[in-house]
Formats: sequence, structure tokens, C-alpha cells
Amino acid sequence: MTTHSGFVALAGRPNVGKSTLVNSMVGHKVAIVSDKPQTTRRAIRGVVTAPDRFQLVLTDLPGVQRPRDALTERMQHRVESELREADAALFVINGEQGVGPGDRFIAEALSGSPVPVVIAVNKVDRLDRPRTVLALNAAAELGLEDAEVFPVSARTGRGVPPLLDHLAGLLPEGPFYFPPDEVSDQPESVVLAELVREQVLNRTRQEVPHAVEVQVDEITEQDELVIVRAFLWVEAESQKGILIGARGRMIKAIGTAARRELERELGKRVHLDLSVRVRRSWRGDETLLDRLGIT
Ligand SMILES: Nc1nc2c(ncn2[C@@H]2O[C@H](COP(=O)(O)OP(=O)(O)OP(=O)(O)O)[C@@H](O)[C@H]2O)c(=O)[nH]1
Ligand SMILES: [Mg+2]
Repeated sequence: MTTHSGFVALAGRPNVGKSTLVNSMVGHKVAIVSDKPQTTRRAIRGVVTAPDRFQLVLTDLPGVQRPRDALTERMQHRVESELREADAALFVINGEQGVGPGDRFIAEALSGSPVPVVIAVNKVDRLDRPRTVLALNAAAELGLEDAEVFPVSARTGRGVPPLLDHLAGLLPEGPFYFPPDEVSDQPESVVLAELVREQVLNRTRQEVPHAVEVQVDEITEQDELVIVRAFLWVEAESQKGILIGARGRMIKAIGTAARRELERELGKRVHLDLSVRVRRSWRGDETLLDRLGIT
């Protein structure tokens, strides 16, 4: 039997819902989501397998942005190289905000790409019919003539199955790259670290969410209990103070919520040990970025 397989890379401004859409298509939470821009820092592959038919590997990526430091430089570089190597690009637009200069910039970059481009106009759950039509028209006028446009809500799942079918139809013949039951390529330590970071993002504002990275340093299993030790890297003492909170209330809240997420992910009881560490301008520290797997 012939199978089809390939990579579809997601492009779009920060916060448009790329990670939410990948999770929805995969049917499993492979990437964390937040209402802060620049949530995603790595290329994360989410795998959709239809046995004996196709394997669609979605590459979730950071939002397209202007680099400011070594971290964002690596993120942007990764976006460009993944898009170059993919079999197709899925360009995600925030239908609620409409098309803006950031989207035009991405459209321009994609128009020079040799691979097919598909456009998803996301967050249509926030739009009535006339506004949905306007958003779809604006997307169709981005200068990507051959791109099909799909209205979707990554949050509710509406419109996602036809998009998935269309993407699967673009895949070339080829073998499966991942075992059929695998949903992501991320190492367990990164998956767990990201789940902790998601809880930090949920509870912090302004500069703090951008200044935090989580590193899982140890995962050990004792009987039915998994012990996870993680560092929360921040850039300044003041940020450390915020993460710990008055009488340790903040770090306790992060830890409790994160532990629940880890237990859901692992299907086991978890003991989570968090410690906050200051490393000045870690976002500019190439060695630490290497160690954190942000390449
Ligand atoms: N109403 C609504 N909100 C959505 C939808 N999809 C995503 N969101 C919300 O939009 C915000 C950003 O979602 P993400 O999936 O993190 O966006 P992203 O494009 O991956 O963002 P970066 O990783 O920062 O580039 C979150 O608060 C999501 O819950 C949707 O279909 N409808
Ligand atoms: Mg994301």
C-alpha cells in the first residue's frame, strides 16, 4: 500500500493561534499555549497519523518577529529554515484582528517560496458571518494566489477537519517518519519544562513571561511516584522576587498547577521541585541556549 507523508510548517505572527491549531489537529497537547506573544520558542513537531494512509508532520514554530537578542535571533532563524525545508506552509492569520502589516510581510516572504501555501483564518469563533467574510477576503488578497483559505477556530475545532484533509492531500508519497502512536518529537524533559513554563505564563505579565525559561534537570521514578526537579531561569533578582511571591505564594501556585499538568501528561503521581535562579541576560547566552535545546 502506498502512503503519503511530509512536513507542514506553520507561519504567522505571534499569538495568532498556531500552537492551538497544531494541538487541535494532532488531538493532543504537544505545544503550550498562552495569551502572551512569543510563547513558542522551539520548533515542535506534532504528528497526525492515519494508519496505512498518511502521516502529516506539523512543525509548530515561533511567531515571525524582528530579532532583539540571541534567543529571538535563533527563533527567527529557525522559522526561516523550517519553512525552506517543509513540503508545505500553513500561514495562520488572526481573523479577529484582521490582516495587518505583519501578515503582509509574511505573505511576501512566502510568495517567493517554492512550496504550496495554505491560509488558515483563525479565531472565527469570535466573528459573526459578515466579519468572517471580510477576514477571508482580506486573506485572499494577500497576494498568495494559489493558496486556499480556510476559516477555522482552533479553540472549538470548527473548520479544522477540512483543513486537515486538504493538508494531507498535499503530501508527497513517502514512508512514515514517526511510529504511528507518537505525537511529538520533543524530549520528555522539554515537554515537562514547557508545561511548567505555561503555568508561569498564565500568572505573569509584562516583561516577566519573556524573561523566564524552564529547565528540567532531573526526572526520577520511585515506585509509582515521578520526581521532577526544575530550574526557573530569570534575568534579575526582581523577577525572582515576583516568581516566588509574598511568602512564596506565587511559586506555590505555579508548582501546584504545573504538578497537575505533569500528572495528566505522565499518568502518574508527580512530586515537583521548583527552584528559581537568576542568570543575567540568559536570552543572550548562546551556551545556555544550546543547553536548553533552543537551536
Ligand atoms: N477565541 C479564540 N482564541 C484562540 C483561538 N486559537 C487560539 N486562541 C488563543 O490565542 C492565544 C494565542 O494562542 P497560541 O496558540 O499560543 O498562539 P501562537 O500563534 O502559537 O503564539 P506564539 O507561540 O506566541 O507565536 C491563546 O490565548 C489562545 O487560547 C481560537 O480559535 N479562538
Ligand atoms: Mg505558539
